Order: sequence, then structure tokens, then C-alpha cells
Amino acid sequence: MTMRKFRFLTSGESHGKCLNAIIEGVPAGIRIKADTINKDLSRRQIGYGRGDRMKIEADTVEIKSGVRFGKTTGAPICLEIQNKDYINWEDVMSTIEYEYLTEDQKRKIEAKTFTKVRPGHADYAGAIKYNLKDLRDVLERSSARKTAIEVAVGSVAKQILREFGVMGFCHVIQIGDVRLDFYPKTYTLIKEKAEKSDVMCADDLTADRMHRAIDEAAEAGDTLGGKFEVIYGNLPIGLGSYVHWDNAIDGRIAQAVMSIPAVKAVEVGAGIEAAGLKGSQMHDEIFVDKDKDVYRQTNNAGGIEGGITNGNTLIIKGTMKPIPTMRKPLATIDIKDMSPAVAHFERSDVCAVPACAVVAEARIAIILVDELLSKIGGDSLTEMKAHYAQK
Ligand code: EPS
Repeated sequence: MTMRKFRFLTSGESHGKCLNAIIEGVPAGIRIKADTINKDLSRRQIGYGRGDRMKIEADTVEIKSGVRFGKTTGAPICLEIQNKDYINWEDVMSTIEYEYLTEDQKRKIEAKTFTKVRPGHADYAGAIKYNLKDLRDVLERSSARKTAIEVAVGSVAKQILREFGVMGFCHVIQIGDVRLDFYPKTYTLIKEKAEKSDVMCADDLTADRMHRAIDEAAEAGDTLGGKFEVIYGNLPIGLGSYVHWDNAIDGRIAQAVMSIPAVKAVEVGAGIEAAGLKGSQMHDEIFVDKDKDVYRQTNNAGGIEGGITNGNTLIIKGTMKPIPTMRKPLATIDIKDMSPAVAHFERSDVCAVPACAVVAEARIAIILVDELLSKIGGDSLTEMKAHYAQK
């Protein structure tokens, strides 16, 4: 993703020492709280159907630079999350040259080496692309563990957006074949109910059915995917553009969500339902009230027209496939000798759709803040606010 104003890189492996990010382009004077980041990190960890790894980790961020007395200084911001599990993987993840390792260390590494590719994972294509013989070298970075630090970056983005009244949330609308059919009436209600649910579902009965579906999948050694929705309100008109295809904000958001591990589809507003609607049913008619304020009675566009935010609520849906690491493994091959095999299994999650929703909420915040900074600019919050008032 080419970022324009809010740029960042992350590093870190699933069982390595830590996950890091360096963010560049955050104006000075923005209040950034580690506690707020930590709340988002723990939201990503909750979720009925997560595996034993989540009992080990209690993700917390350390802000290592760019913030002084609670506010950004304009300098790059460095964030770090320690992997608590690293203590169990120190030898396996060693950076020291192999010949200098002890026999005991080599035995531990051997025990964690694997060559039986998991269908649906990055294992096979990744091993061939990078010429890697031990699939651990693929797993470690392809793992969804890295989304923890992305959520921390997204949380910084959300704290910038909040200064401009832009707020978002996410909720789960499907797990396996269990769908949320009845939405609470307002976004506030959906948010409140979903926040209290360990499957992030805004309806208690549907949440119970989701629990049962996860239990059944777990018993069968299987996994489940699902669908989530991310909502952002109070966005200004004019983020994104139609002038070039890579400026369209729907395209940028789709890329940001589609590249979350296991995401297979992204929808904007009415999304795939639009195929079956007539033009007269799809498009949101425009009205003005007595003060000449523009309003609409529908939002099938999901807040974007012509690749530009149109002032309505942003509505994005994402579809996640079932997790490919399975207790009842699938038929595959062993890349050591290309013989038939059953896929590798260590431990895994049965369902991570709520976590995926939190990651999508974070990644969308990153795109929104990048677009906001591109539109209004400013080296400090004061300057940004002055520009925003004139927009
Ligand atoms: C993952 C496998 C599991 C998940 C992990 C993603 O980790 P482990 O192999 O250590 O049990 O828990 O997700 C996270 C660690 C996380 O923080 O989301 C995988 O193979 O992608």
C-alpha cells in the first residue's frame, strides 16, 4: 500500500521477540495514549473460538519515540509489542548462525521444523517464492500475529480522526452459516451490543447460535470463517478522488481490508446485493431540508460515490475464509521429498472473525487518516484544524 502522508512499516515474527512499527507523518500536538492503544489491542484478542495462544499473550504497547508528555512532537513514532510466547521460542527463533548453536538448541529447532504444507495457508507458495526449506520461515511472518502491531498503528490513526469527530466501530454479522438477520435500530445500539459480546454480535440469540457453531466446529477439528462490518461516521466530504484509479478511496479501503490474512471479499454499502437491484432501488436520492442542508433517506452507496466520501456513513463489509490451520488436517504434500502427507498442525484458532473485524477497523482508520492528511495537510493539530475549518 502506497501511503502518502501517514506512512509506516512494521516488523516482527509470530514467535519472535516483538512486533514493531515506525509511523511517520503524524502532525505535532495529537494526544496519543498507550491505554487507548491497549484497549484496541485487547479487543483484537477477545473472541470466542480463539486458541491457546491468546491465553499466553496480553498485548500491550510501548510507545518508544515521537510522543512527549502524552502528545506527538511531529517526530516518527515507534511502537513495540512484546511477544510473551517468545520465552518458549528463544532457541527456535535465534538470529545466531546455525553452526554456532549447541546440539541441544539444534534439537529444539528440529522439533519445530515442518515441511508438510497447510492447504489455504501461505506455506506452499511462500516456500517456493523465497526458496525456504523450513516452513517455519514462511509461517512466522505470514501469521496473523503481525496484525497486532497494525491494530496499534490503526489506534494512533483513530486518535487523530477523533480530533475531527470521526469515530468508527466494527461488528460481526456472520460466523459459519449463522447470520445476523435483525440489526438493532441505530448504530449506537449495534456498537454497544457488539462491544459486550464475545463474538462481537449485536443480537444475543444470534450470538448464542454462533457459539454453538464454533463449539461444533471445534469438536469436529474444523474451523469457521464469517463476515464483519466496519462503520465510520462523521467523515468529511471529499476524501479520495475519481481522477486516477489509485486515488479512489473505495479502492484503497478494499486493498487495505482484502490483504488482511484470510479475507476473501470486501463490499462497500450494498456491495454484492447491488447486482440484483435496479438503478431506482440502488441509488440514494438527494434532498435538502428547510435550512438547505443535504440529506438522504438511504445509504446503499455506503458513504462513497465516484471514489470520494460523500458525507454519509462509511459502510464496509469483509468476508473471512475459515482458518487454514486445522486440528483435523487436510491432505497435502511434504515438500521435503514431495510425498503425500497430512498437513502440519500445532495449535490454532477455530474462529477469528471478531479479531479480523478489529484489524479491518484499524486498517480503514489508517486509510482515512492518510486521505485526511492528504486533503487538509498541516504540521500540527492547530494547523490541521485551521485547514479543516476552511475545507
Ligand atoms: C496463527 C496461529 C496462532 C494464532 C495466531 C495466528 O498462533 P500460534 O501458532 O502461536 O498458536 O493464535 O494469531 C496470533 C498469535 C494473534 O495474535 O492473532 C497463524 O498461523 O496465522
